[in-house]
Amino acid sequence: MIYPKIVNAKTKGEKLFILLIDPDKTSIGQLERTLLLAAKAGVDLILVGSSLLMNNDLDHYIRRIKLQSPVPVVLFPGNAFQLSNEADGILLLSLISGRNPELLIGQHVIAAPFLWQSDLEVMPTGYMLIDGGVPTSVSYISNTTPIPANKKDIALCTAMAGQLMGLRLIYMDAGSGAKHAISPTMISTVSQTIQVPLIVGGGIRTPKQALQAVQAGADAIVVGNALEESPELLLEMVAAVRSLSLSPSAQGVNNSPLEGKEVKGERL
Ligand code: 1GP
Repeated sequence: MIYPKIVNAKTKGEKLFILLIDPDKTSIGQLERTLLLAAKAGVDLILVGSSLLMNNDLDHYIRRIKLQSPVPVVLFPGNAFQLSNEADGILLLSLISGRNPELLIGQHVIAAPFLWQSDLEVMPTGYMLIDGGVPTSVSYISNTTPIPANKKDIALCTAMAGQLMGLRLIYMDAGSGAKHAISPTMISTVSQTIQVPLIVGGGIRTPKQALQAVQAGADAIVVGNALEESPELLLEMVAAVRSLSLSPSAQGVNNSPLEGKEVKGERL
């Protein structure tokens, strides 16, 4: 099971590194090289998906990943077409920063019969778009307005609402290729309050930014774009995230064990 491992890592103050693979942007040749590096670096999870996917053989693509890599593969679907039983799990995304009912419940209804019958581990996720300084595919395709980058109160209340509604993960995303990653101030504001694990991604391009995000309180970071351009960065990125996991300061207030704490909303 993937979700209990995420919660367990949070409880221990261990930070996770998640590699995002967009099948349209990573050819099979690139994929092999990236997976070799991912194994060497010790990537924790692989997300597969995109706002708009032109590759129409997701099953085949994920089988290729699974043949080469033991890392769990989790679907990160832009819509209900991006489903595959070849993966291990799925982030069932509710786009809670937006007001588009299709991405709050519509696509979920369409996907429900497939998910009900599949063995995929379903992880209900509050997905929050944060303005990253450029229009992104996800904001265009989802027809939603991201939360302004400096409105940490809106981000906080949105994340709180997500946890209260029973969502098991909060994923704050500046969108793939964002000019600015989400600010450490916004990350720490949210992470100090919510108790469900916090995933942060979008525009993280350097090991320093990866470290800043986990130092601010992200439990896991997601990197895609920067690694499509320079796969070798993977080793340094993962090392940066691990460096915090190993340091005593990683056991700070943001990472205190969940057990025994009052958890607002659904029990973990
Ligand atoms: C996008 O959070 C992910 O949904 C990753 O973003 O591709 O910019 O790393 P990047």
